[in-house]
Amino acid sequence: MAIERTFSMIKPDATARNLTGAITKMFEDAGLRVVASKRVWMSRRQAEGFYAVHKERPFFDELCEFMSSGPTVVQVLEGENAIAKNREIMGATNPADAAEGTIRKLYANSIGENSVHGSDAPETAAEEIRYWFSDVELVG
Ligand code: RTP
Ligand code: MG
Repeated sequence: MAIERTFSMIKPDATARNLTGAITKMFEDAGLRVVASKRVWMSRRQAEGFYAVHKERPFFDELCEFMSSGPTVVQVLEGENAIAKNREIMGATNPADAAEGTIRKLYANSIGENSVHGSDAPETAAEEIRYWFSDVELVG
């Protein structure tokens, strides 16, 4: 299995509850390595750009409002099978459906305020990493 990189984000509901360390530790304990990390309070426009793929969805406004309501931590995680592994550790989008022991089961407030984001495929991972990080910020 090749070494992959994925984009991960700790959302405002989680930073507000001081969960940055606890969430990062769950990724590290699973063998993922943090190769870039910074705290960002995104603007409404940055949120709309990042989530442009969802712009026709009914939750788009609410999502962009929430994502720009407080600081997030944006990260690049590296490891074997990183994209699938990250999503497994996050759990299902809706915490009511998330498996025991996953981040969303443990910490998410709701389907919208669900504590973390993770890329869903190699192409989106590359795009999302490029959206938030320049090459010099990625330190293997
Ligand atoms: P993510 O992109 O954040 O990793 O989560 P995901 O793939 O599990 O979920 P996705 O369908 O891509 O939706 C992106 C984010 O939009 C919010 N959402 N709200 N109110 C709603 O029904 C609803 N549905 C989705 C969530 O914050 C979700 O993570
Ligand atoms: Mg998604």
